[in-house]
Amino acid sequence: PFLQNVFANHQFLHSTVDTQFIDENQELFNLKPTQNRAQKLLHYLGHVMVNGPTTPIPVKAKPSSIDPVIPPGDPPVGFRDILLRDGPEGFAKAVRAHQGLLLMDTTFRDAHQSLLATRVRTHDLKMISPFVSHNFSNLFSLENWGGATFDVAMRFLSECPWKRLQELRALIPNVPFQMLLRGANAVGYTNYPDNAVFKFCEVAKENGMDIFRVFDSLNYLPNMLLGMEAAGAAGGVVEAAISYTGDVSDPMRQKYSLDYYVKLADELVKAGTHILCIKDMAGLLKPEASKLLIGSLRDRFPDVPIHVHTHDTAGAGVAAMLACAEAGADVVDVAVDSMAGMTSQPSMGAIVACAKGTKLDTGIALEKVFDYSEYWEVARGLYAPFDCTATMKSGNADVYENEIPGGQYTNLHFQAHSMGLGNKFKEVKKAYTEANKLLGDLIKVTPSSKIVGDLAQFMVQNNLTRAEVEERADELSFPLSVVEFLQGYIGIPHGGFPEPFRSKVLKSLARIEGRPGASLPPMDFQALEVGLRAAHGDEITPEDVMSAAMYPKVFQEFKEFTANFGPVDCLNTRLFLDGPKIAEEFEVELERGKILHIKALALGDLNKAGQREVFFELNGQLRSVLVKDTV
Ligand code: 3PY
Ligand code: ZN
Repeated sequence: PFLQNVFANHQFLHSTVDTQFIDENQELFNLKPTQNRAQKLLHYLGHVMVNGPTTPIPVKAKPSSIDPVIPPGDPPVGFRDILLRDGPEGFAKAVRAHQGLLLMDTTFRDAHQSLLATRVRTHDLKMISPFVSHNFSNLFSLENWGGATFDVAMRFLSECPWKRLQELRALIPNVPFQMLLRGANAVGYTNYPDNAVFKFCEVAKENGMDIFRVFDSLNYLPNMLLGMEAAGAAGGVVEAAISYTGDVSDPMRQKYSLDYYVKLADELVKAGTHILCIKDMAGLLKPEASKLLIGSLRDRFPDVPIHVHTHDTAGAGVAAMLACAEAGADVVDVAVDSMAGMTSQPSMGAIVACAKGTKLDTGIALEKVFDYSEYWEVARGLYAPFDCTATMKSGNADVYENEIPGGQYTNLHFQAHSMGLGNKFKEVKKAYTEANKLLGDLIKVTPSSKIVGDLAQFMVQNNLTRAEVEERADELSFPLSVVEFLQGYIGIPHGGFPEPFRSKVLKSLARIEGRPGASLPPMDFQALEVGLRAAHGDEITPEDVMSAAMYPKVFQEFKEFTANFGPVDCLNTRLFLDGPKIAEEFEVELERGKILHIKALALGDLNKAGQREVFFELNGQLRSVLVKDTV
């Protein structure tokens, strides 16, 4: 229906009406929220038309002008139905008993975190969700939440991460959802009080999350156990993940040996993990190492499902995942072809095709993968301004040397380019290798990878070699993340802190003993909620409280942005990033059935106050907004 309120009512607009009209047509006066949201969205669109995108854009490329098309399909039963019926233990048994190779699809999370700076919006995820539900019901899981998506949704996309989870859940009831939980760091970059991690998992589970992949960036067991307990207490499937570095097939690499991984796995299985995961965040697990590592774990834990995650940075991802499957892994991670490869996961189509007709057959129809890939190929075009392929043309086997995780590899490449240091990427990577050695050869994954990256950039900027840093450690002014790491803020690395480097840097600074979260005072959620209500009104939900608990400042800015610009998540991605063209007509669905018809009419001249008036037609009526021109 075309705007059901007085402003579109023919009788109201063209005749004299009295109070009886109001009594008889009360629903026509129920217009405030839509009007308000519509006006705010016009304000947003006007702002983008005058000043360009509100989200930082690293590449000067326009979103593609072609809209992705949703292929048709019908919905069947999936692994989530088993999970809901039999609980996490029953689910794990069913996974272990399954014949053939199972897949987790990372397209909704890690793939775009690695290739498109985590910028994929809920709008585009929702469009393809029914297709996934209908055609990929035999996936082990769909990774669609956690990691960097939580922060980026609010910070750069101005949308609520919880709403994303709720909306996807409604569209995909049959495939288990999986999230990445950074152990005691939850979805942040530093340790949170224990009760914040527990509460976070509880709210995530309530909103539809099923499987929690829990890792710690140092493989620090007390932190991992805390995350596992939190996920388990929430009723989730616990997937404890060992972050993999080094090379178990290289006898010269002793620090992270086969024995190290097997002993850690013993602890995680003893702690009751439902699924055991090897998380190869940099893509270092070669086929030979896969055989050794997965083979040993398979023999040792015949009843525990094994799930392997990797990145394709060097280009060996498909070979490695097939070797893992051969060696006994139950599940491997893939991304749909058009969102796979390079720093993302290996290609779904390649693995489905290679396994077809063998004992590893995935049962997934290759034609459906093609359709799925077609959607993403076009959808990916909308994110051209964030696409790493604008500057990065290939993967690189130098990752075996620098061990940079997938997402960070892309980020560092972007950074080196945006600082005009394109030809310095090699230098940054070299410095990363050296910084890692300086810090004692760490497991490198968020947030420990950021600490190594910060130190590497510090070395490049100040033109320092490893030897110089070591020598002058007591006089240099290190990045805060490095200092805090040495203080023990994120836990204790395998093999302890590097000495005498640590003592030289810290001098008399405090050192945290043991698990950092254990000494943090619990978070007072009630007080937090009271403060949020005072600041943003009474519509604060338990989900909002968790967003603010994780990212107080980002949440506040997100709320302010929405108060100003309305629900921008309702706009399609091209409108969100680029605004409409003059004379463009489009529809915006505010909520089911509530559709705004908008036409962009004109951009006014710059006035004396440095503003432009932007004219629209909203549901047939002329509207305008005044926007400060900041360009
Ligand atoms: C994250 O923590 O976001 C990761 O993807 C780590 O691999
Ligand atoms: Zn990853």
